[in-house]
Amino acid sequence: MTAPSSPSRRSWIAGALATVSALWLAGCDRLAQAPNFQSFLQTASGLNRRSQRLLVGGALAKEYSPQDITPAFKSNGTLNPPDADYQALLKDGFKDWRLVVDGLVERPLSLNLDDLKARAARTQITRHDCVEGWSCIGQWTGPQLGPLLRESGLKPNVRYIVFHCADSLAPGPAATGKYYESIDLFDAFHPQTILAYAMNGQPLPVSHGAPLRLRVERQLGYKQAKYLMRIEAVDRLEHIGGGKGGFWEDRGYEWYAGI
Ligand SMILES: Nc1nc2c(c(=O)[nH]1)N[C@H]1C(S)=C(S)[C@@H](COP(=O)(O)O)O[C@H]1N2
Ligand SMILES: [Mo]
Repeated sequence: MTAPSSPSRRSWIAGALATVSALWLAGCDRLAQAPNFQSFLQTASGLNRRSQRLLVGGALAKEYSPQDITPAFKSNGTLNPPDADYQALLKDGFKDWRLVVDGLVERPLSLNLDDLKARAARTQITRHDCVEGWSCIGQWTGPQLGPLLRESGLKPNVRYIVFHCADSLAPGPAATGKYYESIDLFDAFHPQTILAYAMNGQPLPVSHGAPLRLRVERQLGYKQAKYLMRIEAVDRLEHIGGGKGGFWEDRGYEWYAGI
């Protein structure tokens, strides 16, 4: 049985909603950088689900229990990047792999796996929904994207975060066939947006994106970029790949793939 909302809670919700709406209208960048935004989302997780939907349209993706984990999580798209540079990194157990964070940032970062593992990690059990019609539940562990972006010092004109992957899916010049994805700052600073180096408590398997993949839990499977090499902060998407913000977006899929 759920206790009815007290008037003070209702007015808090109304106030928070008004703040979010105002910031939303002012632009997602302002929202993500607002000091209260993070704590607002954390607080929202403590409210019941109806309030969450009322507040921000389902702020947090549902999280599951260990017994819900799909025994054989399907792999899709690239299962092992054919690209020579990736194969060389894989052969050495990703010793020389680095995640570069650059673009419109004050302090570009270059991080190896140990650097990423030294940071605070979040573990979440979530459902992955592929646009092709299948779903699997898995557990993901890794640092939240938000603190890493703050560390790099996003410039005020940043609007999107682009994820450059190691794998070429399309034939032709490598620069046009590489997988890539992008999200806005609202999703980039969402608490469940993490860079996962572990799946179900094990190092991320190659078929699922080793050594590092994005989890952006309120969107469809194709946004969950595998084989991450570089994260780029940009003010627009037109000059990247085919200009639509992602490998599949360039081939007709929606850029915002909310579930
Ligand atoms: N780099 C890269 N990321 C990718 C893909 C891909 O082919 N290459 N496929 C996407 C699609 S369509 C889905 S459904 C998921 C599949 O993730 P999984 O192999 O871990 O199930 O990864 C997404 N991310
Ligand atoms: Mo997918």
